[in-house]
Amino acid sequence: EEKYVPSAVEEKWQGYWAEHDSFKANEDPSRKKYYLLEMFPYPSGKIHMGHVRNYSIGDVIARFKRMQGYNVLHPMGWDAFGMPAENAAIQNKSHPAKWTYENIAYMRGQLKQLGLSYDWDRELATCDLDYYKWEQRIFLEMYKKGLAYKKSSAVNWCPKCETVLANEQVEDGCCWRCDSPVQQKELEQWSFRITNYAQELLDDTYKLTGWPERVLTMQRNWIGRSTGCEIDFPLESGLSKIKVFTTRQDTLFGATFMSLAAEHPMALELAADAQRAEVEAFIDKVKKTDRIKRGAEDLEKEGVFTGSYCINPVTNVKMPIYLANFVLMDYGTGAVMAVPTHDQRDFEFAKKYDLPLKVVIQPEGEALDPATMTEAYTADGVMVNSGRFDGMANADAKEAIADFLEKEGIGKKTVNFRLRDWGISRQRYWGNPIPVINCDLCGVVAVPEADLPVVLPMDAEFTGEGGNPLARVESFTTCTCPQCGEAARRETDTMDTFVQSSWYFLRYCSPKFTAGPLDREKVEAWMPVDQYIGGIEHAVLHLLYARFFTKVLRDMGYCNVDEPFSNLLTQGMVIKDGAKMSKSKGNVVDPNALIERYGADTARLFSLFAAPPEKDLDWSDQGVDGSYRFLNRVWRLVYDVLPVIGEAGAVKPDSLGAEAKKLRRAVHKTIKKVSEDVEERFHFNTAIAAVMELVNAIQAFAGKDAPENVAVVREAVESVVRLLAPFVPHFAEELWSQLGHKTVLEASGWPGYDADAVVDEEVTVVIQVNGKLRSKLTVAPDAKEEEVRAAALSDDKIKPYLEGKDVKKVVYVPGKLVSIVVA
Ligand code: ANZ
Ligand code: ZN
Repeated sequence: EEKYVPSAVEEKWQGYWAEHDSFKANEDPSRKKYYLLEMFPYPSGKIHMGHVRNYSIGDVIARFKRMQGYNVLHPMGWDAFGMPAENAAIQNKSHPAKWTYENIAYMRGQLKQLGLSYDWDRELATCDLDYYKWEQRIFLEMYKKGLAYKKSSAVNWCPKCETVLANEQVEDGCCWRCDSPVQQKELEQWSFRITNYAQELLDDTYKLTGWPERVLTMQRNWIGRSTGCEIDFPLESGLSKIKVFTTRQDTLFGATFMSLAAEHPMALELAADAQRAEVEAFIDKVKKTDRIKRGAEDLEKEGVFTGSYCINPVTNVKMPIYLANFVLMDYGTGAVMAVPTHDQRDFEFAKKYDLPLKVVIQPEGEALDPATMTEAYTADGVMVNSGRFDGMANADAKEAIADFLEKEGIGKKTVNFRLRDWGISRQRYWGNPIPVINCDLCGVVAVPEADLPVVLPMDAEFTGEGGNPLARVESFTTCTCPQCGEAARRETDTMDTFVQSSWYFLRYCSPKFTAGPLDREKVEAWMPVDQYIGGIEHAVLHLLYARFFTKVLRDMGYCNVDEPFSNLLTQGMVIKDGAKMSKSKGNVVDPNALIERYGADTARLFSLFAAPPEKDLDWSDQGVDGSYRFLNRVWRLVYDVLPVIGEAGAVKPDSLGAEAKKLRRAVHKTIKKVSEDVEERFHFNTAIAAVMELVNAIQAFAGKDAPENVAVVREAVESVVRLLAPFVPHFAEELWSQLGHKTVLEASGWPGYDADAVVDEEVTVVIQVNGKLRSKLTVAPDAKEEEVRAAALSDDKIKPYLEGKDVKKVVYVPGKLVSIVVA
């Protein structure tokens, strides 16, 4: 008897697949396509259990679809630019490219060891010149269309690292890397005009029926569409006016003061002489606070009076103008009409600075008194103190006041988005150079197409000193202006790595195309991605940027899809001892060690069996062991029956005995269940559990050796192997070949079920109460005792006999009788 040796089996079949190009994406026009994609990894060094899980989930679906006969596209690549490579270079006195490509080589080997069914011919790394040069082309097209532009904006700046920090890189107001206090700094930054697509990005979330609702909600909130009004408040001086954005024009009569952002262009000119010093100090202070804090709800409200007033256009009341720390310049108009009675922030502010309160919405049947209010009243109610609008429901007054403002020329209805343009400039070396030249005479000049690509120079030095190493490479920065021919300086900002991950899934359709970024014909054939799989941490940014890019590329004529990902699966984390696996927690399980000890198939099986994909997976050593034992059990079963089932022909359903029929029913029911669990729900755990039950049933089948049953046994065992193939592919291939076949991946590899065979056989069970026949049930012959008893006791005809009585005894004679004794 052959022993199961995972390493031997896995090496053999990985070799076979490579030799036969088994996972090459077929483009057979007679078949349907299926594009399966997992979010590509950052080449950080080695894969972790989260990767194993993510890619195992994807691989099941890819292999399943392949066995069903689809043309499957299942590519893999590397999100290879980014900061860690640069940090590692500084630490190891090496080069980011060397570090990155070494990591890729190592991790590629690890993925191959897991037996993942990738079309490696399509592999790409975003730091390959062959990839990023096309991105430069796309950038310039966006620049020409006004979708890429340069603007001065406030950024988080670490003075020690001399670099811009993303919001996520600011921890408690300090740099995540060196812990220096972060400053706010005005910098010229390149941005993508994603706001042009805000409405479409929002509308299309309603078409994404294959996405988790939670992710869609996060995207909608991030886009943050608000409808309201812009309203003009004249200055008391009459010289100018302040425009506010409000979603609550129904509260206009209750606006008692004005709050401006510290950066508001009118802030300084409004400051009266007596207030100027205080105002300037306040502006300074606010500008140093980071944006996240300023937007936070629990921010301590602070402000300063400018000394100037404006006029409420409907009440003509004088409103003092303040600067307030919670008003942001980059939302709405940077000015807020403050209604302390109905907005909590304004309430806190008014209490602190002793500003007037006026109630304009009353809860039904109650009278709010400003003198005793302890918080703002933000719910709906009836309009009061609002002139002709008194007595209306405030929801109706919203409409009525908006119409009134438009008619009077005081304001107009507007829509506002929370979404900001996407700042893509990074002052870093290891990224895609933004292909422009800065000329003193001509300003920003695009690198001419003929001069593309702008190649990232390899001779940069990584000293760990602050600033962008790219800016210190003279041969790179020195250039002549393409427009005027004078000496100029090449742009040294590189693009955010989110840019590369915004279109890699499109490039996979034609990864070697040399005439442009995308081969439209191929893109049309493969896109959209039928199933995308990745972590919930990408719910907002990556997915939103990828959707934006797809629309931009569509509008440029590169592709014909509106949305890149038809279905999205966000897998849960891998946790151990109740916490996410991480170095700091010391609870990391190394996939290498696992594979060495048990083999890749066990690693895959465990990570698929222990939890449904969206749930967190709780690591358990016993669970791994159990998966390994199960594989050994199947192995032995197959080898046990091999000698007898060799010559078996087709099953003849009508000639089977009762027990054989029962086994066959179990086989076909399992095929049905596994197909549905995999296809519709990705409930791999219950699918595997069903196969385990089937294995038990086969083992328990007494007639294994009887000649009249060999066909049934063969069908049963072969079904087990085929159903397991997407999960434990090497293992299944080996057994499949032992069973005398070629490869289980073939188009016909996935078994269908016989509809006749899954129909339950039924038996009639009579129900007696105190010995008298009262009703009948039809149940499966192998129905569980508890179920039959419960069904009998809740039977409509039986219930009246039980009413008000004590059930003393219930006896079940399997397949025949339920006898109930009452008193
Ligand atoms: C008056 C008012 C009365 C408001 C009231 C709310 C409640 P959303 O829904 O998020 O769009 N606002 C406007 N611009 C702002 C800025 N730059 N910084 C901080 N806050 C700003 O929020 C819109 C509301 O946020 C606006 O409606 C405005 O306050 C405030 F009982 O106007 B409201
Ligand atoms: Zn010039």
